[in-house]
Amino acid sequence: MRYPILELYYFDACPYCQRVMTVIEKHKIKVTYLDIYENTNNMQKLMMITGKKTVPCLFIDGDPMFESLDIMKWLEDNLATLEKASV
Ligand SMILES: N[C@@H](CCC(=O)N[C@@H](CS)C(=O)NCC(=O)O)C(=O)O
Repeated sequence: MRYPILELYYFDACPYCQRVMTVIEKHKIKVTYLDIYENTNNMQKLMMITGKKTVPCLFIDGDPMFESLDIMKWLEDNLATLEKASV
């Protein structure tokens, strides 16, 4: 079985991002964080692929998911199939 690759486009001051990150950290899910202001290449990539710069955006095996509540629900619903971060 292969774990899905998870990448979260975000920025720190975004409250919607923060609530998604709370779920990620609570369950110690392995996610690559891509800050769109710290590295503008990340913002460019997000805009190029999705046509917008709204965050949070979780890429699941390359497919973008928007809406923090949908992302949180997806993470909780799929916990058993997600890779855990090594501490
Ligand atoms: N309903 C969305 C709201 C997301 C949202 O408004 N994000 C803001 C940052 S806090 C944003 O990216 N705004 C810029 C844009 O949409 O272009 C959610 O819950 O994820």
